[in-house]
Amino acid sequence: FGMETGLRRAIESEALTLHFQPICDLATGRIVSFEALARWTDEQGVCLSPDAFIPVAEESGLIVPLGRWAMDEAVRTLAAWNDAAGKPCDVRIAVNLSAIQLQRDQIPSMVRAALDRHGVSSNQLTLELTESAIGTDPDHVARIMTALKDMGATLAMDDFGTGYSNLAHLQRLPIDLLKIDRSFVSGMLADRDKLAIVRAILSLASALGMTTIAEGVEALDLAQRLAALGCTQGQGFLFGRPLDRDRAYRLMAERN
Ligand code: G
Ligand code: G
Ligand code: MN
Ligand code: NA
Repeated sequence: FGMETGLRRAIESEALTLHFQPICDLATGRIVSFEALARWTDEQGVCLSPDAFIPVAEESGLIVPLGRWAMDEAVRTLAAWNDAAGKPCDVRIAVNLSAIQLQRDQIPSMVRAALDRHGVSSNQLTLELTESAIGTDPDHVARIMTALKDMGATLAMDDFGTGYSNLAHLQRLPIDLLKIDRSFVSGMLADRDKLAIVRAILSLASALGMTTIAEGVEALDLAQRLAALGCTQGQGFLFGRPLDRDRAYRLMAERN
């Protein structure tokens, strides 16, 4: 219960923040979006990873207020960037949605309210879902995704290849972006099996008309190889670590 109480307080205070990791076009290096990643600095000043607290948030139901906070904070950030630029920035922010959140919250109306509150267009927003989030109740998730898509948001399948990889879901759901999991990407230059899996995912995405994002791109030779294989975008330490709102804005201003 210790962590749950701490997390409840963190959602209501400044202890929870969003960091923003750039996602770049592999051909041009241009930043096309940022993934919003939650960070929690606890009472001892220790920065906790979402891998540690998202499961606690899911088990306790706190994922609903946490998810609402993350959506509001991401859209608020877009509004601040648009304000600073004097026009809508040509980047999106990608927000993660968890499986439990999809079951427990009214996602489309929650997203709509955040966009309206801050005067931001849905075309600046991407929602990331994992395969496991779909697996729990595919029909329910399909309705949510269709509503978000109709609203004008972009939809991404996160960590692709690590879940059940139900290809029927991929075909049936209005998914725009496929994120290739870091576990396949990072070792692919040294491991023929990983390379084969990455090629297969790229081929599948291309056949289904989806854009691809390789996760865990840490080196230039890897980025070049991915581009040559037809991968569209990359995310990883080569392009940038997750940054706070102001640093992310400055990176975008100097790079784009
Ligand atoms: O930043 P880091 O690699 O530690 O993030 C680990 C994972 O935690 C990410 O892959 C992401 O899916 C998840 N995560 C980060 N922020 C959020 C959030 O705001 N909501 C949800 N549901 N998951 C998040
Ligand atoms: O949504 P997801 O769980 O994929 O979030 C991405 C996570 O992976 C973030 O927590 C981020 O800190 C981490 N990450 C992002 N880029 C890299 C990278 O290039 N290498 C490694 N090792 N981790 C990364
Ligand atoms: Mn993600
Ligand atoms: Na991911």
